[in-house]
Amino acid sequence: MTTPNVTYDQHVLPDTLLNALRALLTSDAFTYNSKEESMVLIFGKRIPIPRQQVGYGETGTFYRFSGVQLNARPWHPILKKVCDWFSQKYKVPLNFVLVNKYKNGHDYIGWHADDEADLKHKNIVSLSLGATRRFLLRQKRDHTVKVEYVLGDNDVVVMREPTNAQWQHHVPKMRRVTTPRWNLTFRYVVPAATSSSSR
Ligand SMILES: O=C(O)CCC(=O)C(=O)O
Repeated sequence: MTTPNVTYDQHVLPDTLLNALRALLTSDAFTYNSKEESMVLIFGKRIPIPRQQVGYGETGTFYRFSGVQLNARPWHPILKKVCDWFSQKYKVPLNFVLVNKYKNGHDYIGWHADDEADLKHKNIVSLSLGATRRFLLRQKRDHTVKVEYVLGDNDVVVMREPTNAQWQHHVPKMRRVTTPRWNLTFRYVVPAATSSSSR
């Protein structure tokens, strides 16, 4: 695949859902996993992730990343509404969302693929809110083959199979960005009780 199986849509969520979601994410009551919970293992060392993170979803869902397992918090009604809306719009089953908050352009996410065995399918619906940031994909077998999107408020990228098997993605630092960005990746995780890969 010389181009990833990705669609990019702008101004996606209708105002009612968008406003409710924005109010939720910007409220002080919306909390993230603690720094301690968000440590990742890199070359055997535990280091904090360069952003904040929290997962919500169906009972038993969770997220694994660099040696860390985060259990989903029970659905917040607004997140569930947005999840169901995307599931219908893009015709993919979804039961979990990972919320990443990048407080400014110093926060980032390194190269990785959303290809965990715990995902039932690897179609990911990714919504961006807030500051505009670059989003890059590169081919796993040839890192010089890259595709870039500039993601603004209420933009959606859908990474459909086999993108996550063949490509990695990354949000680089953009030091001149001073305002926050939220990214919500909606996924379908096999709940732990029935997951063949749960350990
Ligand atoms: O912030 C983004 O656009 C990407 C987030 C991401 O890569 C992830 O949640 O796995």
